[in-house]
Amino acid sequence: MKVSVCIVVLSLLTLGVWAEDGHQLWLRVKTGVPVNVSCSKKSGTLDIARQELLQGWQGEAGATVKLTIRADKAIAGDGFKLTAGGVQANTDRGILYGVYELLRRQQTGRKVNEEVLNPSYALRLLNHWDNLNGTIERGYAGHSIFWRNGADSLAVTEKDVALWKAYARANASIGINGSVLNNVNASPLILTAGYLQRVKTIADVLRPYGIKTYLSIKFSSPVLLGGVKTADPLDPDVVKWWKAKTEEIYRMIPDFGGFLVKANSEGQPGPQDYGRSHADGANMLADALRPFGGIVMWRAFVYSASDEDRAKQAYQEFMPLDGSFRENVIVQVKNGPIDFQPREPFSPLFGAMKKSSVMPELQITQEYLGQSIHLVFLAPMWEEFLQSDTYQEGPGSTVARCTDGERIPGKHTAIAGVANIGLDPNWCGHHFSQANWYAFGRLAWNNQLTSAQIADEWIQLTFGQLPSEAAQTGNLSPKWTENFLQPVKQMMLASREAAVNYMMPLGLHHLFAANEHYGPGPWWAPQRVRKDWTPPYYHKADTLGIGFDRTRGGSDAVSQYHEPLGTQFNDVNSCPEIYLLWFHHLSWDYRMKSGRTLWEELCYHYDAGLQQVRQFQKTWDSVQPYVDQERFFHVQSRLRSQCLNAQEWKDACLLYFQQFSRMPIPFDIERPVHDLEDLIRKDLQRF
Ligand code: BDP
Repeated sequence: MKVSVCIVVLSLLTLGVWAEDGHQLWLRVKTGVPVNVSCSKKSGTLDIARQELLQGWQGEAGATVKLTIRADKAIAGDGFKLTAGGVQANTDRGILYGVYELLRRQQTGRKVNEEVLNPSYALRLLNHWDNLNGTIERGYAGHSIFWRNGADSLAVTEKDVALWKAYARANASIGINGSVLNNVNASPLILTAGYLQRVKTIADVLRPYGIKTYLSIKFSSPVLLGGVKTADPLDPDVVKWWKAKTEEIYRMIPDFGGFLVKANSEGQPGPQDYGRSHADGANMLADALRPFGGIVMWRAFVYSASDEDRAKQAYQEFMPLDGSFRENVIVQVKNGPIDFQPREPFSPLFGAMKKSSVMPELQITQEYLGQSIHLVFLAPMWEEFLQSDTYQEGPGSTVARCTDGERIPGKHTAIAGVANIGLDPNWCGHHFSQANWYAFGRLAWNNQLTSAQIADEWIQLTFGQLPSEAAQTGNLSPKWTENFLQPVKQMMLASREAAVNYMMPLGLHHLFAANEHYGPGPWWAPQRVRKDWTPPYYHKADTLGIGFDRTRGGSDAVSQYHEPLGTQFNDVNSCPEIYLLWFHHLSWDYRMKSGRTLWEELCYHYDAGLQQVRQFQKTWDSVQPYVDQERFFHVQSRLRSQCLNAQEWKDACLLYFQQFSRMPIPFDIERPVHDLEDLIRKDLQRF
């Protein structure tokens, strides 16, 4: 009997019956148990909520679920209350989120108690860096789901609409309520009639799922599109042009969210081109949007080619403007002071700007974390960031508390994540990169969730429905938990630290080759390239030592942090070792807390990172019986590439830095297997 069952299972697998391309994400269709849904109101959003319940209900058969829209003081914004009989909320959107939470709890075997759940941030947005020709800046999962090149670029097909719906549903299921549809390096064409028509169509598809549409704009659009002589934000013709353009957008999309702006940053035009400030630029757009309830998200990602430490520049430019932004402007700040590195301390702008709304920008797409080749779960990085203490009002003023309205009651609370979504069947390139999309949404909803909780949920929802086991044992059988859930969770939770170890441990940063931002290139410094785009600017290795001196005796970036943090970072003895070379330039024989020299410690970190990836390979192979073969082999092959790349990182960095340290690689770790010259030669042809 057992043998024949096995044969059937095997032949079904070979036939691809259970082939899994990952397109369903964490929303696997369950055969729902019969349920009745009662709701006194009708709307597109409520229809979706009802449909989800009918399709996915895992509770008592024949139960009646009541969806109640009734104001309750405990429920805020998009929040909801789970009750014994169903879901209560102030809005249709709240009901939808409540239904997804209810189903998630059922599917992961968690209790449904009477409980109010309110979101940490009112605005929870994805930023798509999608270009209008269909390519995606820093996208590693195929072309854009919104834009494409060619003669039919503006035609809307049924396939487009189906994909946008699936996208909207996935976002709604994790509470995301806004999408910026185009790259921050924006083409002015997005504001022309044809593109706006397509934006309207997309907005119509996303709306019932509670998602508002936003656009990135190019600051010089009035000149490039409108024939206006200038883009000076104080010029009356410019003000008029933006007002008219905004009105045109709202005639088409009455609930349009607003604009995201990258100005005077990396060559983009902005108000400073006309001697005006960031506030002048942001306020002009904010005034155009205000009558319609729209907002401006103005990015603080700015740095000029000056001699000033790049890590200090955003703070220097924006702090003096605190208090001069309109109430519908939010300053959007990347989590770290440089640029989405594997590890950075938090940007000192968090907890500093007290009279302006400030929102974090995280990067879901793994530009600097192995792209869609490396398995790196980003929740631990975001948790570390959100729980960092800014000391804005003494201890406990975490970044989370300083941005979610609890410590600094700004007018708006918001958070954005740069999306990792493309046309690949599995949306994100790597099956495990889906977990980062999921984690972003969950943390945007609740910034106190732990990475372990999120990983647990995601694994259960994404891999829990096993053809061979689910019918008899369910997701949470002890065997499945012990042999699949636990090891995979451990792997995910360790993966970010592993990447830090094999790429840039102990506070090193920006050691990437060229501007692909994938492989190692600590040597990379062509004459023609700006210094602050090259690794030697950041590691400053020489025969005396390594690291960027940002202490009071150096660039003094430490003084941008509140006390006692500034002093803690400044003092080499109290600076956390994870940030050591971010803040200090130290000799190769500096004694670490472990008793080893700095050089030895670096060697051990690089080696540990590589060994961790080897362990991930073993872990993944051990769970093969619990995964469909398509996803199994896909992830297995990516882990092989990750391992090869981790080896390159280790060898490249150690062999390169060894030229300066002139010390041996400790004899108890694995020897390098590459030659430095080969790696340097290869770096330009890496992709
Ligand atoms: C950097 C990316 C670049 C983006 C820029 C930004 O390399 O492609 O345009 O950030 O955030 O990380 O504007």
